[in-house]
Amino acid sequence: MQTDTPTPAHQDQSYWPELTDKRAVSVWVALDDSTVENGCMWYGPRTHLQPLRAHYKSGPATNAALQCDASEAEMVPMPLTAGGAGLHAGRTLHYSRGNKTDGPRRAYILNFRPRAAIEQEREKGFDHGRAGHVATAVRTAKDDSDAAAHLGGASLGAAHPSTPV
Ligand SMILES: O=C(O)CCC(=O)C(=O)O
Repeated sequence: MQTDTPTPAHQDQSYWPELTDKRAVSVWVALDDSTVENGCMWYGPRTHLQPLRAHYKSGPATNAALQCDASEAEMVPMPLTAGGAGLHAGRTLHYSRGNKTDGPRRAYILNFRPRAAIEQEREKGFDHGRAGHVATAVRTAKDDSDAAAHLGGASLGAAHPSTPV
């Protein structure tokens, strides 16, 4: 809703420590129609095959989003109707413009990574939001029998929350 706050261009892998297994996929599910005007996602084709770019904080806040040097020219917008989804890998360059409309642009984001990667992060002190600073929880193979957990905002090692609407 008129947040007009872009999600800066980044690759999710920049948020994670050095891990043995870097496989990752995020599923960005549109809860509203997402358009260029209200801040749909933009993805950099084939950038998942490129090296991780240098990232830096986008602002002074300790939890400021990370960003890398990139331009819209190397990305394509992916408008979606509500219920549609886009998938991206850990090194896929992506970004979204701010929402310039009066309506919401909500998304539900799931991030899947190997359980061993999550355990490795835990060993390095990451808590994946359990302390309450991000609106995500960790989902493990053990949780798979409880599909309802998905509805509580579960994800396997979320990179970061989506831009607020
Ligand atoms: O929803 C957005 O604007 C950004 C989402 C994002 O960066 C992600 O899903 O990795």
